[in-house]
Amino acid sequence: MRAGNKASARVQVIDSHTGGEPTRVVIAGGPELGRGSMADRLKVFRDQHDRFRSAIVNEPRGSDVLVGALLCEPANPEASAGVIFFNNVGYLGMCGHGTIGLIATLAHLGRIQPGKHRLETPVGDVIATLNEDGSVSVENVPSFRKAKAVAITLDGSGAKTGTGDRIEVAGDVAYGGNWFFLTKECDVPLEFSRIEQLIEFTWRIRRAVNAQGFPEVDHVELFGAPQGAGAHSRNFVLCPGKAYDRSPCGTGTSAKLACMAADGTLAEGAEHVVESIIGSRFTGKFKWVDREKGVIVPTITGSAHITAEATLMLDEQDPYCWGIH
Ligand code: PYC
Repeated sequence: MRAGNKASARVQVIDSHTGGEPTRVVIAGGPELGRGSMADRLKVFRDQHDRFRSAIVNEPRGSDVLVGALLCEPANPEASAGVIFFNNVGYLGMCGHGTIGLIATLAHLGRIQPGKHRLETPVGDVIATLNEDGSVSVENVPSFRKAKAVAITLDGSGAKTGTGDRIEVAGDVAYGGNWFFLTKECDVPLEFSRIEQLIEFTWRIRRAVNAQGFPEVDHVELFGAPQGAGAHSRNFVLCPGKAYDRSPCGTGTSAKLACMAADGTLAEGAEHVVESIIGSRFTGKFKWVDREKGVIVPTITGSAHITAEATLMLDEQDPYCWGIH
């Protein structure tokens, strides 16, 4: 029985985590979205079945941190799958950790073998390689920096709440499949014990960036020195619904690579190891697509682990059937 309209629908999901960040892939029981491109199907999903999104990822079945991935038949028969990513508040163009989780899920189901797999997303195709050791490399959509060293004025409430008295933050606006504001200007150490302050600080930045000319930015990325041997940087990424990314964020790492490529601080093909706020790692590298325009194609490598195979029950009689939101 299909979800979205009928009572007591059953939805089959596979849960995984990629560097600590969870992904829930809907493998059966999702809404019918037609046969268009993933961008077309996202529109149908958003306009006609948004409560299904909420039912899958929000409480009581999920949590703010969970990213959903609706597995779709691809429009192009040469692609292995199509996918639409979603979260507690809406939809993602692309999702790096989620793509790694999706490939691990398809491998777990025996639907794919090691090698390259084309995946369709609403913002373009990506090529995911299931490596022999089980890790996954994602050749992401073209990524670029839109604006360098943008000065953002904060609302000044941080001094009272422990995020420092900084009222101006300079950072870059960049695209890596989602939109990011990236800055190293943070008075709070990038440590797990400081999560609450980091969330508050980045939320203030998000509001200010949106109000000051960049409404498209829905992720904020702080970066700084790594803690572990062999890593090149550490980050903290605030996601659109105020959850923080436990992984180093694939699209955020892509945006960072675009900034480093534009600044000439990372060479084409060189590896850049990024540590998340919990210490999990992705390895990134890039190739140029258009050096003059600063457009790159990043490749992000990481690993995912399956955590559950489940059937979700969507009972219309349940007052919280469609999630708490
Ligand atoms: O890995 O791209 C990513 C991502 C976006 C939001 C959460 N994770």
